[in-house]
Amino acid sequence: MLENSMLYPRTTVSRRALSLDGMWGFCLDPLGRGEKDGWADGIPGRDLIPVPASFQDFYTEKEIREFAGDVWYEREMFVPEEWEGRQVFLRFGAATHRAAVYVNGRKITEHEGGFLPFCAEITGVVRYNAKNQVVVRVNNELTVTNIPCGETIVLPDGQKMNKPYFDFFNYSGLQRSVYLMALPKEYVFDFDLDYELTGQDALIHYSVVTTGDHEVELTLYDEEGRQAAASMGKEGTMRVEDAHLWRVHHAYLYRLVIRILDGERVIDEYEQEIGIRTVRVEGTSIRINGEPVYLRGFGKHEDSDIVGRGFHPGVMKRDFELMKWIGANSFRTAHYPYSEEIYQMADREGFLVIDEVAAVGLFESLMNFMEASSGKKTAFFAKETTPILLKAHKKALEELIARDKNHPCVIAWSLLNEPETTDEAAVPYFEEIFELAHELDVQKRPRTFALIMNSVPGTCKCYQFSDIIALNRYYGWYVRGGYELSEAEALFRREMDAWKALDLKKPFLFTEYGADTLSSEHKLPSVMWSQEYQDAYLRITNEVFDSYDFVKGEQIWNFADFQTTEGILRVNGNKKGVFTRQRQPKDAAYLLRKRWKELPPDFKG
Ligand code: CKU
Repeated sequence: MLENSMLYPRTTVSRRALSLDGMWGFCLDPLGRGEKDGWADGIPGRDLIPVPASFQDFYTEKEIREFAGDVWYEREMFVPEEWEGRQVFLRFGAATHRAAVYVNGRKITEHEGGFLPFCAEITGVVRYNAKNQVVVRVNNELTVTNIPCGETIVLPDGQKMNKPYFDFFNYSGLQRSVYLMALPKEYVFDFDLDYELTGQDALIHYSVVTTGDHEVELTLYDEEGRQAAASMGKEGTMRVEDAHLWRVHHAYLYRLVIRILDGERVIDEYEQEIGIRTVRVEGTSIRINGEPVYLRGFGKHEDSDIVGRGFHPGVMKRDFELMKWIGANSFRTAHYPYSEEIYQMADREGFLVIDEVAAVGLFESLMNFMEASSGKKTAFFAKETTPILLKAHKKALEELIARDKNHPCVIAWSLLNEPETTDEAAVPYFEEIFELAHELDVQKRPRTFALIMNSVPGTCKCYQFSDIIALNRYYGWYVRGGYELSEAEALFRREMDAWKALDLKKPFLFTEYGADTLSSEHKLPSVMWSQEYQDAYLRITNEVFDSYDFVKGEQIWNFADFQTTEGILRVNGNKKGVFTRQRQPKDAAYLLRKRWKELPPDFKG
């Protein structure tokens, strides 16, 4: 079990949560001397930077944008007097990719992994009714022993540089919200829910973990605030009569209140919105509440102008409005777990989420997207360091499932993106990861991973682990682009025929397909990079999708243009967006809108 509770910070009758978002002191540590020089007691300089945000895109100096190493943050926080006697925690929504946290000069915790929350208890370290100092050292170096994978090299002038094995800019820093929290000594630590539908009713099988032995009470309220069910005990089943189900685009959210009681006295109270729904894979169908669904939507990124990968509620709102406008019903959190607020919004809007752990770059290549199709082999999983990577991957998966398991929007776990699956060494690694996901998720949601272009029948040694086969395919872009489009289609069909011949009786999903397109370019007849080409590419790709009954969804790459490392294959970023980085439509958005609105929700059953 995890050391700290992953529950989202909330203020209730027994809990307090104070946001520490805002301007923080900030400085770079190019010589890595902060620790030695006592920066834990206070960082040098007077520069301020907003939290949450990536630090990279605020400044005009290239050395800052490309900085690899330690960066330091600092701020004061006032701890109220009435919090004395409770347990006080600091909680970071994420620190990319690792952090050490100091309060009043004392190191209180360290955390590896840049896309999941962590907490540290600071009860014994803080002064009450007084100002306290928080200092955070964040490191953004890439390695092959943690996810996402990459290298950090040293340039001839002594500067470090990140070399990602993945295709998105290595944005970093304190990119998500920071909270100061007070909890009672005995508190709700975790809970699990599983659903069963019986006629008009629903059964909610639950278990609650607390830090003490007092009695636990659960109460469920409907959207009108009326009590819909209740139960006593840390484990049990609640029956919800005439249950309102959580449905795609028609989310119904109940409010679950969990209380720890000492007689009449409430020791702790936690609440969360939940949705009653089941998720099953049956043959080639993905079923929500027993009804087949055809997924349509996007691979996304957390990426926008100025704040980079920093969570911004305005960007989130715009993205959901665009996804509704275009008729999408789902997205994959490529290539890392997103901010918690995004899942809360998906719960409310009735979107289906494939939740991905940051296991990307598990293929040794600085240009994954090109070399992937070349058949290159790197024996990635046969490295001496693989056991260390596996351990980090498993820990991230444990944190991910603990954090996200009670969101109705989460319908599947994506456990890796485009790993090298052509080598036998991948098999035991996959076994452990897939087994762990199954063990940790009481709902036993389907597990998947995105297959890179050369993971095809005959070469891929790992597709059998997936409950949903997820393909990333670029026939007509990386493979036979432009005037060769007709040949691309033939090759695409040849691959699909090979999958069909295997008769796997599992749903297939396209988790990536797409063509880079500049919103400035129009050309008739089309050329690659023009909007006309994106349309031509999509027409052919969609025809192939529609020719195979076992294809149960399409999530185009990408929702919007996004920042990557600079290079000759990227024009100031990846331009496969259906929308620009400023969230305006390219022509393809209208083509997709027509298609996605016309396709029946349960297309192909
Ligand atoms: C995308 C082999 C395809 C890999 N896929 C990963 C994703 O992160 C990239 O952005 C390709 C692309 O546009 O190349």
